[in-house]
Amino acid sequence: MTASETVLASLEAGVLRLTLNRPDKLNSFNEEMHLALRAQIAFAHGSPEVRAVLLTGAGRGFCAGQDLGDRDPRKGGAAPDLGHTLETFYNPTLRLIRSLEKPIVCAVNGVAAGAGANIALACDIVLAAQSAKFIQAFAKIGLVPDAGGSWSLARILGEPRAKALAMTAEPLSAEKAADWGLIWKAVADEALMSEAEALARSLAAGPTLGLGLTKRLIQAAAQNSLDEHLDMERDLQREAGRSADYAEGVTAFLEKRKPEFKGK
Ligand code: T3D
Repeated sequence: MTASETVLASLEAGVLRLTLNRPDKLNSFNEEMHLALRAQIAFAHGSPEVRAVLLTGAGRGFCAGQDLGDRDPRKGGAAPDLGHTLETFYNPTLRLIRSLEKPIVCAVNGVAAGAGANIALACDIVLAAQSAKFIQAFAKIGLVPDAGGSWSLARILGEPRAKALAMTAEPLSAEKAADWGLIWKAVADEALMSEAEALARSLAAGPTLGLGLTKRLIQAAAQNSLDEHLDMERDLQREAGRSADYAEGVTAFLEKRKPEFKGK
């Protein structure tokens, strides 16, 4: 895997902790950071020792989206093909996050703007520091929400709130994001990282095969009819029921002890 200072990575107790690390630019994305993040999530896909991912940002922000210094029109030349940059950089990472059948916890430690907000929203369980804000900054520079934002906002919040957030670029506080069901919860700033770390560790020690199947089911719900979804639950429950973790979970319950799950 490509080593890069732009995404710090460490693996402990089954948790791959990834820290976006361009704090002087509020962890906005340049090409190097894109490639480094994608390589880390691809690593999580292929590595059995990774059982959960924790994504956060260094410094006072989570991520301010695209590095606009790399898009400076004053440098001249033709307008950039942003469709190409989405296809090449953002979309593959979004797809890797959604298709990773392991829990991804996001600890939004500060402002999350543009694609930075929407990458956070693509994660499975999002905790945010009380001082953090989510900003659909695109409207301020004449762009449309990307990195899956128009999809997640519309699905989670419905059209009225999605449109207002996207068209006004008004900052949404962590508390309100939690009240609206956009994230899991807002946490006191000083407690954010310990709480997120504890959650990621507890998920990593859990029945991660079953958690991965659960993610697949919940993500498929919006597209499926109830009939299709009942069939899918049947099939995935059959698979979960054959796992060593299921046998261990039931045995531990009957023996009144803590289960030792292996993610198998
Ligand atoms: O291009 C494509 O490939 C298409 C894909 C696009 C995806 C996108 O994400 S488009 C949206 C891009 N992001 C934005 O428009 C957000 C821009 N940033 C802001 O609006 C503000 O910085 C924030 C609201 C996020 C935070 O404000 P504040 O006052 O807390 O911080 P600040 O002073 O504005 O920023 C601190 C530093 O970070 C500052 O640098 P300096 O002056 O100290 O040297 C600022 O320039 C830098 N910074 C913040 N955001 C970006 C950035 N530098 C480059 N790109 C940024 N996006």
